[in-house]
Amino acid sequence: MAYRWTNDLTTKDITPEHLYLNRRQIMTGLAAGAVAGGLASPAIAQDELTPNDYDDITNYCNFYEFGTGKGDPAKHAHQLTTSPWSIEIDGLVDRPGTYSLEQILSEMTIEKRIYRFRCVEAWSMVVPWNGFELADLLDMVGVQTGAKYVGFETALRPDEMPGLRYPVLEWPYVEGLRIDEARHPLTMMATGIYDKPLLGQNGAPLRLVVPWKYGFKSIKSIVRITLTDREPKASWNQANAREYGFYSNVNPQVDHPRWSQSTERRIGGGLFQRRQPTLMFNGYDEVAGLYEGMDLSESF
Ligand SMILES: Nc1nc2c(c(=O)[nH]1)N[C@H]1C(S)=C(S)[C@@H](COP(=O)(O)O)O[C@H]1N2
Ligand SMILES: [Mo]
Repeated sequence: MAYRWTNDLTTKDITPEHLYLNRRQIMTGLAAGAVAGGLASPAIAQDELTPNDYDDITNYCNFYEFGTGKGDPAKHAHQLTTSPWSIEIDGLVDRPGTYSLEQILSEMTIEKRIYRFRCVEAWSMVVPWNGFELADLLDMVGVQTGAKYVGFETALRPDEMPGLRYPVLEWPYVEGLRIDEARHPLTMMATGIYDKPLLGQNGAPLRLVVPWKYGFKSIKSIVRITLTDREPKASWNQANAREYGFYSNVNPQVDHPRWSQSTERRIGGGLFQRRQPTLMFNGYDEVAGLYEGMDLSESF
């Protein structure tokens, strides 16, 4: 690897852990206050709010295999058996196979990285992830020259994932990256957060983190990685291609059809926080070269 990753964020930028853990509640409280025209109050009890299903689906997405309600993943995700865990790596690789997570971790350098993380609904956080570079895993299995994309697949376990009975998305949840995006040193496979193992609702035991893209690209509880020569399916793009493109780069100039993406709110910025301008690629200018010559309003 030519260079390891560097960063301008420090521990003082980190969103406090309790705010991260309760973000859905905080976002709901603030949004409801705004809708009612009153003052947003974080004291609003979660149960007093009944956002409709559509709002739930679009605004508070999190881990739909455990349900679309904002509290569902936290309530049900512990049912997922995360140990033992193995990942099938197939397609255009020299050493395809089923790798145990243990085996993978024994070969990877575990790092802590503080990333800006932004959900599609214009809320941002600064989160410390623990994990390794996806590029190192790809090197471990040997990517063949014909590979242009990487596809990812989440576990499909109806017995452990009550949300699978609802056809809100096509199951299993899938995502994809172009090979150069996948190999970029910013792209990581996370196994922990705030120096602790990932919680079930955060995608234990292994999830993707791509800090210059919207949150839904960060596929959780990954069981399969496929190297291919064709653009892989991505769940939200499949569900609604007009609203969710394959790339999903954070881009203040490309609005979501139903809301502006030009500003965002930082969780933990206080009750009367102002919206701040969204940064191109979430502020990670070093990835701009990956998209040179592309029309990002077409390939959004
Ligand atoms: N398998 C799977 N991965 C998923 C999702 C999901 O429903 N299923 N939701 C996505 C969405 S919409 C977001 S915003 C992020 C949220 O990650 P977080 O809960 O750690 O904030 O996970 C993404 N990864
Ligand atoms: Mo999301």
